[in-house]
Amino acid sequence: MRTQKDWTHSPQMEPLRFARLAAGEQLRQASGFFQTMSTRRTVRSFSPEPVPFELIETAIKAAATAPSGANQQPWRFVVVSNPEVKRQIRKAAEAEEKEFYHRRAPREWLEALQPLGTDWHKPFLEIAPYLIVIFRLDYGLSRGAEGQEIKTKHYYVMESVGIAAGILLTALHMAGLATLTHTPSPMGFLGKILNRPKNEKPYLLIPAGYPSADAAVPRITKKPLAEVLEVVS
Ligand code: IYR
Repeated sequence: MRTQKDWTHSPQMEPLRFARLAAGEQLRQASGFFQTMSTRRTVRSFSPEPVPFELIETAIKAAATAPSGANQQPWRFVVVSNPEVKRQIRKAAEAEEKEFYHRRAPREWLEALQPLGTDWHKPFLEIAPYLIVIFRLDYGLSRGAEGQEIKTKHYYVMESVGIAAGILLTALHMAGLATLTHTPSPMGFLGKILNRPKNEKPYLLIPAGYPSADAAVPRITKKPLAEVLEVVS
């Protein structure tokens, strides 16, 4: 039987680097992080003010540290700042959204959206300085020695990309930027406009930038802790 000790000394392992915090510091950090995160809002009205690319790049570096199934990192982040490409994305998204709001969406769904005040107009897709499009890779695609296509199955893709997306939204918020988690549906046009390979499927479209000076957000609340936390002890 393989013991834990054997495994620890395997050449594929390395010692964990773990910075243990002092007990008082742990709660201070946790509370501070909660306070900061509770000020994050989904923003639909952006300023055209430019944002240093380095902020976006650094946030994506953080997102790409996410855990993933078998460490396959089944994601690709495409950052768009080109005005013509943003215009194409807006046009295609608005065409789908118009269908959604006027025909496809069931009444129940439209009622659920009513408090958010959304409609098919998506000017933020042209106004926000950056659109970050996250693609999920259900399988890896590479070329063999003879140029043949090699497909590698990926595992827990939705979970992995969801975690990376959460870290990205958090990192952008920590960098003082506003984001929108946007899911025009269907999103197939993003793969076409951005010329992505066939194994990349659009997962989320995240406009990022500064909010417009007159940005307003819906008055919403988060569920109380007792509704989201159940302790089994
Ligand atoms: N994709 C549409 C509709 C929409 C759906 C949900 I669920 C939202 O939380 C918000 C919007 C849109 O972006 O307008």
